[in-house]
Amino acid sequence: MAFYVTTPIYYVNAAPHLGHAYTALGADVLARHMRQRGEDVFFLTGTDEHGEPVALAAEREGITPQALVDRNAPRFQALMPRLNVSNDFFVRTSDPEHKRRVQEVLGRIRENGHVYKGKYEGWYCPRCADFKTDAEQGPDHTCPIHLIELIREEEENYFFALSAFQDDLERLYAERPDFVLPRHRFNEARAFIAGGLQDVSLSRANLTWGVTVPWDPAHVFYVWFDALLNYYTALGYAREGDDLTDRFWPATYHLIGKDILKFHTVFWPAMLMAAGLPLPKHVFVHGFLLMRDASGDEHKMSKSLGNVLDPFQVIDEFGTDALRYYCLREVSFGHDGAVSTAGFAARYEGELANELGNLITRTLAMVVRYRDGDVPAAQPDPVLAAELDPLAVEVARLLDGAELSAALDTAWLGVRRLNRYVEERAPWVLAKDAALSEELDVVLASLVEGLRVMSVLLHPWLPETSGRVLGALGAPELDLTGARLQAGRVAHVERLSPPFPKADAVPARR
Ligand code: ME8
Repeated sequence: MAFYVTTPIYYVNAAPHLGHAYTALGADVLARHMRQRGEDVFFLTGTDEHGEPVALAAEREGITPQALVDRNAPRFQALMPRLNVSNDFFVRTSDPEHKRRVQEVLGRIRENGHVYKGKYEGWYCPRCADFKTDAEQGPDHTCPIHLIELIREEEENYFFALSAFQDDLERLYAERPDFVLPRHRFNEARAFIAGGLQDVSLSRANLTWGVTVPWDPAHVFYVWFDALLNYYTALGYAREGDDLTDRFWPATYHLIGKDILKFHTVFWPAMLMAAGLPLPKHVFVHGFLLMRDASGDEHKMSKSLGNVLDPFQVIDEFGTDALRYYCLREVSFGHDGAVSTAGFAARYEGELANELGNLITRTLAMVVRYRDGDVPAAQPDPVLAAELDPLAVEVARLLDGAELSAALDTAWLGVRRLNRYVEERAPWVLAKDAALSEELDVVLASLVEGLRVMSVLLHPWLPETSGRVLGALGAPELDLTGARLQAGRVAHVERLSPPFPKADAVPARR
């Protein structure tokens, strides 16, 4: 089955930060897991290169918007391999292929009678690139996200008749309770719609950096309409000579942060309806990674607030898997949560090094020590198998609902179970008594299989570690059907150096 997952496309007006990495990691977990299930996966991420935020940043630097995006987009592009993110394409909205398709779809929306010319008057945040209704404003016409003054805007432009989709959107939410996940975000979107929809600006007249409105070249499309369409346009040109639209549209999951809920859960489905295109199956809205400031208050990490934790630096010091694991384990996917160096240090040492790292090194070391690396041809312990085998089904069920943290918690139960098994069966005691040799065979075979199963299950979160362990076991297969204890899958093992070295490398110790 086709599985199409996307992240938001990121504004290129500043450098990528951990918040951007977070959504990309979430999408990568889903993409990798679905590939393990044999699904036909397409994973899209990219950059949002038009609009006022970019135009303003370029102006501040005294360069052209194109020069700015050409300099900054590669930083986002480079972030993906650094995170071990396996996106199938990287879309850039300044690409002429994207622009042409935006004009095509929005032209169709106009032909279908959903566009008119009118006068816009209201409050605008140039950083959000969003027109704020009264309810969306902070005190004294400020932006509650960026804490800056809103600008009073007044201009002639084209409108998208969003209000005409009031009933259709209400019906969508009544019929599809899983259109937006998790539930509290579904309720938020539905409440926004129930509050009554107003038509929205589709174009800007006093801006030149954007996709030209084909029926009135004095205008460019409002950046959000251009940006949202990336999910659709990219399929048309991601593979030269092979239009992937029929194969992958509609998207299975759009992953987004809660800051852009309105655009994805209200504007986007209405736009697709207006264009006569099928709607995505799910929009999953995750929370914010928060950073504590010196006074202990929690804030959203953001470029403009200047309180970012650099993902490149974390990767350089601790490796990609540690960052992936920490972000997705620490902050329950779908809720806000604070990240900190102290929290990172605790999980790195307590879980990655002491639990998983130890399990890996001691299992391999014991097989090398007691059996010269040859895995005994014994049937794995049926009691252990009965506990570990159901994990794959449970992880798959949770990931079907994009419950990334719950799925990781579930997989981790297996790591803990195996560590308890080592303590309960104490192979070092069995090894002292030749009469217990067969028992030791079963314990070692069970541990090796357990380790293999855990490496397969944890692959989406820890692809590098999983690959190293499966390499040491000579069993590189990742398909999820193999994630159950079997006899004879692994013949011989090699030792590994500790995958998460307990180092002076942990920041809290410095
Ligand atoms: O909004 N915690 O781009 P953007 C978690 N271009 N996620 C975070 C985060 C944080 N502190 N900060 C950012 C835009 N994100 C538009 C999107 S889509 C058609 C256009 C992530 O660069 C999260 O996914 O401001 C959020 O929704 C996104 O980055 C916003 O990125």
